[in-house]
Amino acid sequence: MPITIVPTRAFADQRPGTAGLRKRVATFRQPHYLENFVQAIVDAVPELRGGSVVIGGDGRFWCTDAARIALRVLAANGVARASVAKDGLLSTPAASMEIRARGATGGLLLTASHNPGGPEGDFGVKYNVTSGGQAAESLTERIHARARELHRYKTLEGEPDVELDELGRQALGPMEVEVFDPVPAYADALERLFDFDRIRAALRAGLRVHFDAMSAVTGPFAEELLVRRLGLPPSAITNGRPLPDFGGRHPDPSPQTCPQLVALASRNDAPDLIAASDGDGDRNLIMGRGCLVSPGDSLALLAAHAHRLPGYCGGLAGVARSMPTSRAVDRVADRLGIPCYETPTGWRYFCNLLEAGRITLCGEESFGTSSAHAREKDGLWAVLAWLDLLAATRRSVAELLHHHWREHGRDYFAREDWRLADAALGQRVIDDLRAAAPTLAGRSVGGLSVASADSFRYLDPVDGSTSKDQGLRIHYADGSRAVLRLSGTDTAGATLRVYLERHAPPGADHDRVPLDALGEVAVATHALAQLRELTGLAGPKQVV
Ligand code: G16
Repeated sequence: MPITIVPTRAFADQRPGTAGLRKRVATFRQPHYLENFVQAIVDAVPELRGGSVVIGGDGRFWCTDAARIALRVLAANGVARASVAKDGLLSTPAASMEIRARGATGGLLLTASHNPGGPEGDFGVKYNVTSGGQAAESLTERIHARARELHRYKTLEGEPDVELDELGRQALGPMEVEVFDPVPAYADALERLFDFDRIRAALRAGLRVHFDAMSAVTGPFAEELLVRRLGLPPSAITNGRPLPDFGGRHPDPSPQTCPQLVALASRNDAPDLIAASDGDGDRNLIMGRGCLVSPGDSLALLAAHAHRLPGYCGGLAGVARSMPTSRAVDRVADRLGIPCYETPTGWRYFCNLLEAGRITLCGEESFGTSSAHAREKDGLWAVLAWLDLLAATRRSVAELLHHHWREHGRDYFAREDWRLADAALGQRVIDDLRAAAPTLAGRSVGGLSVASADSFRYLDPVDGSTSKDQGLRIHYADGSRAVLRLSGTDTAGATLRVYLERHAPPGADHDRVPLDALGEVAVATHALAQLRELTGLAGPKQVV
């Protein structure tokens, strides 16, 4: 058998971040770089030998090349079976569901998510475990440790490449490869969660939808669900064809990167629901006529109305949000009498809770929302959940938001991104802030005084593992809050994220511009954390 053992050098930079290993395409294309990382995964997960994997990605530049390279390393290492998505196109939530449904040992997701694509852009590899969920911190540490010490990897040479555009079974040396179409199974699973008859009736009655697939992976999935199964006109989807460079756009569904959607939402004749998802289909942007639904509000509203959605009418076991995410869902959980968990940033921290049946819905401020149907966040799931909610209540997005705020109050929320060119400076800034945190309690700036400040430490209630230093929290005496942490998805420099939050109780003014409502919290936080002094910057690069 043409298995070759290739000498490599250890790559010390192969440390997975918040969601897998993300680097510039040029870094990944260095000789042996991807092979080294895949070998490290196989060595860290010995069950892969003789086991099976699901492979696919977001269709970005170099995705199919990477799939072929990875397949050769897996085949040479004795992986028995690989299920590869046709043309390598597999959204992250669909990958999670396929891994679970097939009982695969794990999955390789070739994606840098919402990061830019193309030859000058980013690439990424994520390993998901047999539950479909993201690798836990302990496993990513093992993979990193192995990647740093490898001196050789195995690959298969002299065999023709797998034909990724041919559905059906093929062989790659000793490994059986199945090229499959992931769209029908994903669409079937989502159809079981929502009332498609009710949505179709609402669409016939005039409900209008606009979905931007951002030239990324969700195009074919959205076409099946929204056009073929729900009957929307094809024109309801824009940028539905996946492109390797995402059409030159940044495939990040946020108001900053989607100004054309914000402009559409502000028109008097705007569709009732305007939505988008990101490069790999796990993030979502939800807007209504004249309004944007902040991710924290989206999670809270979906939890409050879950009983109206067929997949969730039996009630929610619990909910979870990442620590920096607004506490809007906490208020709903309190009202429903269900547990609400606060986890570190990163979907992987929800996975144990989902697996243990402790939560049904979860979400993050970074435009991610999902449920126990998958072990990843799911952009199209969020779009369908909102669509079904509009159909069930016959209310507009704005009416639903205002009704919610009247009941629970409004959690004004914003995230500032302070861009630092030097990654080491980013770490120094966060270390200085951590050291200063204990001295902040009792200090006042403007109208706000600090009740407490600490570094968030998470104790996983399922497996008892702990994760420390997951973000600095400043709690103000009036209940407002600021959180500071370094982004884990940068591929160059560092981004200091500053999250600001303030609750306006029922009866208060809920129609303020969020940045105005948060003005005092921003001023106090900048001063207390000495952000301008420590970063040398005049202010954040962008506010989300
Ligand atoms: C990834 C993770 C998310 C996390 C986000 C945070 O998102 O999957 O769970 O919330 O990163 O990003 P940062 O560390 O930059 O604040 P994605 O969509 O890029 O995979």
